Amino acid sequence: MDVAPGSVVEPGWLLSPEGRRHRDAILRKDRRRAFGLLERPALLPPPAAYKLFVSGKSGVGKTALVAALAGADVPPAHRETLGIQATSVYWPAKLRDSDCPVLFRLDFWDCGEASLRKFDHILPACKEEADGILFLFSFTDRSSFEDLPAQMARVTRPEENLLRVVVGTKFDQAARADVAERDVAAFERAWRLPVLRARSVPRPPGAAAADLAEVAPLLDALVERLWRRDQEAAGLLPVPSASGSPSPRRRASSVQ
Ligand SMILES: Nc1nc2c(ncn2[C@@H]2O[C@H](COP(=O)(O)OP(=O)(O)OP(=O)(O)O)[C@@H](O)[C@H]2O)c(=O)[nH]1
Ligand SMILES: [Mg+2]
Repeated sequence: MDVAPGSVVEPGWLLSPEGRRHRDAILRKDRRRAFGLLERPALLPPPAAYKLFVSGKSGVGKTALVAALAGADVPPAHRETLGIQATSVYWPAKLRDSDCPVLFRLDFWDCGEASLRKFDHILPACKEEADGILFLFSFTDRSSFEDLPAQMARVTRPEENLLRVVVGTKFDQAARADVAERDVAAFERAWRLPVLRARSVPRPPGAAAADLAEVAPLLDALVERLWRRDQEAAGLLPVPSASGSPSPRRRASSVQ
């Protein structure tokens, strides 16, 4: 699915003066606010909730990425994730065709690669009712990039109609980069999938505004693609190609 960036969601709206009230609703004392199971940010109706499975080889930066997206502390060193770790991220966004912002809740299912290989039940659990998969590779690890097609084939089948998003991690490590931009461009052309870039680094406390600015492009891009996919599934847009028989997927959370 090819969504022109910014065609569905106003990029950077949450960081703009118009997004101020909603930005404040996800912050507390210059940190990202943590929401309990029965809580959600005020001001907006219940969220459109999506489940996203985060896939990629060990050490590629799955846990670091999810922590950065959630505004949590990014682990400074690699510690293998044992089993599955689910994290919910609330993200208000402004759709171009509506005056009213929409609250999104992205449930990231991060699973340690070693556990995934060891236990057969983990992959089905991560994919059950999932809306999309994030395929991660690291800009500092060429083998993780070259393995992307095999990784996608291992984890998903074309008829599954899951949103597929490719994310290159460790984009801040320019000096150690092992994947050239021309290789990324060739991949994007061949697979017709845009590659998003992430820099998930530990930050000093109290830098919530800077943290938000860092992750906003990726979160805006994710909710834009998920929303667009829902519209296609609901028959509101032409379906671009044979992609299975999707059903409407927009789900307002029952948890309030
Ligand atoms: N500089 C930099 N370091 C990163 C980035 N993403 C991850 N790292 C570091 O890479 C190491 C591994 O990251 P993790 O997120 O723990 O790796 P993982 O993919 O969750 O690994 P498993 O749980 O074993 O599957 C950690 O030391 C992170 O701090 C990034 O974008 N930039
Ligand atoms: Mg991990």
